[in-house]
Formats: sequence, structure tokens, C-alpha cells
Amino acid sequence: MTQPSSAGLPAIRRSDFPADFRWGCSTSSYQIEGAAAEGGRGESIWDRFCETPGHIRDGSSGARACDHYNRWPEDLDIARGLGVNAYRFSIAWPRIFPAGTGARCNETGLAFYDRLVDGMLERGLEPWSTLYHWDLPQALQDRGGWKQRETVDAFLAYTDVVTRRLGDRVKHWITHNEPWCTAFLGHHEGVHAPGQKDYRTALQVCHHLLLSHGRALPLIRGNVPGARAGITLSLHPILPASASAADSAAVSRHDGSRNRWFLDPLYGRGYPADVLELLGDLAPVVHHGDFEAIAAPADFLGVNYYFPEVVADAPGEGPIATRVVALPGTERTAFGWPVSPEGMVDLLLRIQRDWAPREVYLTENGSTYDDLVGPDGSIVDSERRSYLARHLQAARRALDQGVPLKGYFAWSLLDNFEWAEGYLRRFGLTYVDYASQRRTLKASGQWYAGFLAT
Ligand code: IFM
Repeated sequence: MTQPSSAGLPAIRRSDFPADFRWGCSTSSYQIEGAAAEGGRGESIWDRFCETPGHIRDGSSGARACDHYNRWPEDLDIARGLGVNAYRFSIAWPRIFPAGTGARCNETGLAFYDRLVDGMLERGLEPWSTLYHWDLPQALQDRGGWKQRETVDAFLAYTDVVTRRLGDRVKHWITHNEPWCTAFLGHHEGVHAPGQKDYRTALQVCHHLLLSHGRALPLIRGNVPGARAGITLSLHPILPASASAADSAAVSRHDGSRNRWFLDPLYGRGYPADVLELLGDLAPVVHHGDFEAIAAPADFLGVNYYFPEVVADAPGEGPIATRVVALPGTERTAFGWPVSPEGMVDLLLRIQRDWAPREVYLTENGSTYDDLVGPDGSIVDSERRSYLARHLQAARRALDQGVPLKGYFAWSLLDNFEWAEGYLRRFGLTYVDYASQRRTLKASGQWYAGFLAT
């Protein structure tokens, strides 16, 4: 195999970080498991969404994905080979409750996660479980999905069953992954399941997601001795497209809807007044006691960091009236996402200054590039390797400046089903040949393993 040169990469070593730092990689159920019709799994909103031509760029679905449901021992071996000490995965709700809720859960689904968790522990991988990474049972969507307050109760019933079953071994629980995406990509922009396009619905969905998070925390703690529980948000530093007063006002509005809309209620301040004023009667219905529930103290905040957003004033573009723009001359990944390790430092410092979470984990960070397989089968993904090394260096700078950063999870262990992009975007440290299901560690994965061995 071609051995990639590490020349030009920043000097950074594992020993530059505290000894108890969590080093991991992340995945999610729908993106890797496949086996959509195996083990009594019910239909999810993503199964249904993928059926409509035009929803997924390459016309694919997660029906087979990485076949992780059947190949998980090999995948956990790869994670162990990297030298990580933690592994973040998500549980497919439709494997536990095929019809979303009800008196009986699916024992085969629970037994799968039993084996998976035991497999992690046998390999020295601390399990970090996400309860909701976007695969809602379709049966619940048929009754209105997250727009309905009843879905909060269904989530609590699911959480209760899963945490009772796995809580003797899984101590780290993340309620939701990136509620912004569920709410706004799924219910306003319509590019994610369930494909709705209604801003008012998106805001109500968002409220129910946050409420279900807050109400789940005491439940998890009651079921899991020694539990550590939190939520993972996708957060962005927001920058102005120009020095104009209009663009700097746009930054504040955009930050309000993208970052503060989540962090303010989670840290006990309710929804930001400036955004509520912009929303007017689009604002979600909030019941008495909801904000107290949402603000239940979490043990940590999970931050998924990918890129800063540059915004311009855009009168007429909805109540927030901002537009994300691409500044010329910016380094970008194949997705067009700007690359800014310094943005990650700025974001982490800002979170600490304004909300001061007890502990912060980078629960996702990663990049997609057009990986080429060499004649000898190797994948020399120098750009991803450089992205990873530079973001680890940025993590170190954030620690130096006082951020209580306790861990870093690379996205992702494997190439996988990248939602509306299908299999056209690869984020893995491991290359997956989907036809043969052969896995090959990329140069970035080799570099991460080398880094973790220092
Ligand atoms: O693949 C996704 C993941 O499911 C959620 N966070 C962002 C990743 C890359 O787009």
C-alpha cells in the first residue's frame, strides 16, 4: 500500500491533550446499518423519503448502506485498530418500536444493540449512544411526527426501554443529533425526511425536539446509574459577507435562528426575544413548564463543527431575512463547505463565554473530498488528513484558552449514506466499496491511528 507522506502537516500529538481525553469516531444507524428489512425493523421516515425520485441525488437509500447490521464486528475492529477509546453510534428507533410506540418492543432489535455494545466493551471502546439521529418510525410520522406533542411521549417511552436495557453498560447518552437539521432541513427546506416545506411546522417540531430532550434527561438518569447525558447541536460561527451595517445586523439575526435559538432555551433563557419578534405569529406553541423542562441541566454539550457561515442581509427571504453566501478565495471541501479550523476555536470560545457548559465534546467534525482509489487499492486522501490534523490543532488551542473540551469524535468511521447526497459524498476515515462491502483504511485513518499512538 502507498504510504502517504505526512510532510507539511501541523505537529500535533495525542500527548498534547489530557490523558483522560475521549478520542472517538461517530456513525449513525440509518447511514450505516442497512438491513432495513431484517430483524423486525419497522419503516423509518428515511425509507419512505428515499422512495420518491428526486429526493436523493443518486436515487439511492440506506436500505443496504454499509451492511453494518451484519458486519459490525469488522467495523468495531477497524475502530479498535484506529486506537480510539470511544465510539459514538445511534440507535434506530424503528428497530426497537417498529410501529413507533406501543406495549411491545422488538426484542430482536434490542438484542442487536446488546451485541453491538458488548462488542464495543470487549474492544475497549466506550459506547456513546445517540437516541435520535433522524430515523423516526414512519408510523409516528403518519400521525403527524414531531409536529405533534404526542411524539414527545413516544420518544420518552422509547428512551425508557432503551436506557433500561443498555444502561448497565452504556453511560453516555445523547438525546438528539442536530435538531436544527431535523426541524429545518426536514420541515422547512424539505430536503430531508419527511420532506415538508412549512416554516411554522419546522419551529413547532424544533420545540418538541428540545422538549423531548429536556424531559428525557431525568428519565435517563433514573434508569442509568452513573449516566452522563446531553444533546448534540450543529453550531456555526456566523460572519458578515461585507463590512456593511446591513450585513452585520444580518449576522445577529442569523446567529439568533441558528445558534441562540437552541442554546438559550437549553441554558434557561427561553427563546431569544429578538428572534421571537421577527417570527411574530409563526412562533411555536409553548406550554407552561416547557422551558423549565428544556433547561434541565445537562452533563455536557455535544458540538458538531463543520464550517462557519457567511451571511448577507436578504430582505424578503423569510422572517430572518438572511442569505448564506460563498466568499471567493475560501478553501472548501468537495461539498463547498468552507474550511476554517480557527472558526472552531472562535465558536468554542463563544459558547463558553455565553453559555458556559460544564463539559464540551466535539461529537462530529470531518470533511468530504473526492477520494480516488489508487492502482494498489490505497486511498491517499491528503486533504482530509490535513483537515483532521488542523482541526485537532485547533482543539488544542481551544483547550489552551480555557474551553472545557473533553473529547473529539471524527465523522466518520466509515463512508456512508450521506442523506440527500446518497453515496456521492464520502466522509469516512475508512473507504467503503459499496458493491463488495470491502473496507480500506484511508491515509486520513492511518494518520489518525498514528496520532493516537503518539
Ligand atoms: O452525515 C452527517 C451526519 O449525519 C450529521 N452531521 C453532519 C454529517 C455530514 O453531513
